[in-house]
Amino acid sequence: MDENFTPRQVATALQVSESSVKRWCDLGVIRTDRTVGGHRRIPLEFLLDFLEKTNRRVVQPSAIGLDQPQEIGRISDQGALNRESLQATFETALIAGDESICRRILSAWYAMHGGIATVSDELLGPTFRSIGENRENGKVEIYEERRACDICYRLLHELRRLLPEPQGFAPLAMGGAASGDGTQLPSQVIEIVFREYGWRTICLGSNLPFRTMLSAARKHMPKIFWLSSTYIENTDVFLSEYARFAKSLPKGIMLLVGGRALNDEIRQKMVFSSHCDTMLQLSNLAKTLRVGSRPADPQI
Ligand code: B12
Repeated sequence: MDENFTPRQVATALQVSESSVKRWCDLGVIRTDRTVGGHRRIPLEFLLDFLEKTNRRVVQPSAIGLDQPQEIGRISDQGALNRESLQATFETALIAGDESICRRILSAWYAMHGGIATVSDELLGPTFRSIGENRENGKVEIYEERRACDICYRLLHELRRLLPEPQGFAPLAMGGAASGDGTQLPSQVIEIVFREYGWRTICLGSNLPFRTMLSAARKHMPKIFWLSSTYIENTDVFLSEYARFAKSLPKGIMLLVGGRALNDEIRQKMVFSSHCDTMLQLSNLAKTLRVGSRPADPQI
């Protein structure tokens, strides 16, 4: 994906006239670069700023290369790449802090496999498992791991901003991670999974006491509350606080749990409505339940 767009590409992506885009460029509403020959070029970053400022969304992502499967082959000079080498390139770029390469691979993977679930299950999950191992054995520095997380937050945020705004009547999914668990990536992915199927979402973040998650659930009454658990500090404390939370959750809210910390032994001691191991499973659930909610989304 070229990250500098012409006014025509942006106009097609937004489904507005090219002259409007040029006018916005000249008025400074869209920050714009110029080529040596004086032509307007709009970097992705500036386009995203504009979308945020004006609360607009991309209507036709293909115009800016967001659904071009052939991109995947263009990412490397080596030509056609398989998943393993693409994942390895992503990991190397992530550790090196090369955000631009990471953006290209993530966008291409997204386009190629049609959604964030596969990006997470097949690209982010394995990459971070490997980064985690390499940090433990000293091959990756702590700062490199943290920077890798930061890059992924930004890329996921960009992706999220490109999705259409959910409609007001859409069902709500809300969730986060409990106290002691500072992991943010899974919940950010979950938010996008739901958004892809038109859900409204509220991501509460990480490191949250169960009592505050309960307040949020009572206030907003989501259809689904997700709990993402990557790390559990003290299993007994977690299980007793979780049990109180699950029991106090208002009726009608589905409690969905997932994450690498919830092994069979822990899960057997928990009460929940649904458990998923992967984002693809979650994606199927989000799709099925969305179809069941009314009014039906015509895109599904
Ligand atoms: C990044 C990271 C951190 C970062 C998190 C940054 C952030 N703000 O997000 C920071 C630096 C905070 C961190 C801290 C710690 N970490 Co850490 N961390 C990781 C790492 C490298 C990646 C986790 C991640 O984000 N993965 C990306 C996600 C997308 O992939 P995933 O977790 O595999 O999830 C997949 C599935 O499980 C599923 N899924 C996940 N959640 C959910 C939820 C739902 C609802 C569903 C449906 C699916 C689902 O989908 C994903 C794939 O699509 C892992 C390594 C690893 N092997 O996972 C260690 C790891 C999780 N950390 C670990 C540890 C020990 C710690 C610390 C205790 C270290 C310390 N001594 O201080 C602290 C404290 C934990 C805390 N306070 O959170 C251990 C946990 C081991 C254990 N016993 O549970 C791991 C496994 C590393 C290891 N091998 O030892 N960590």
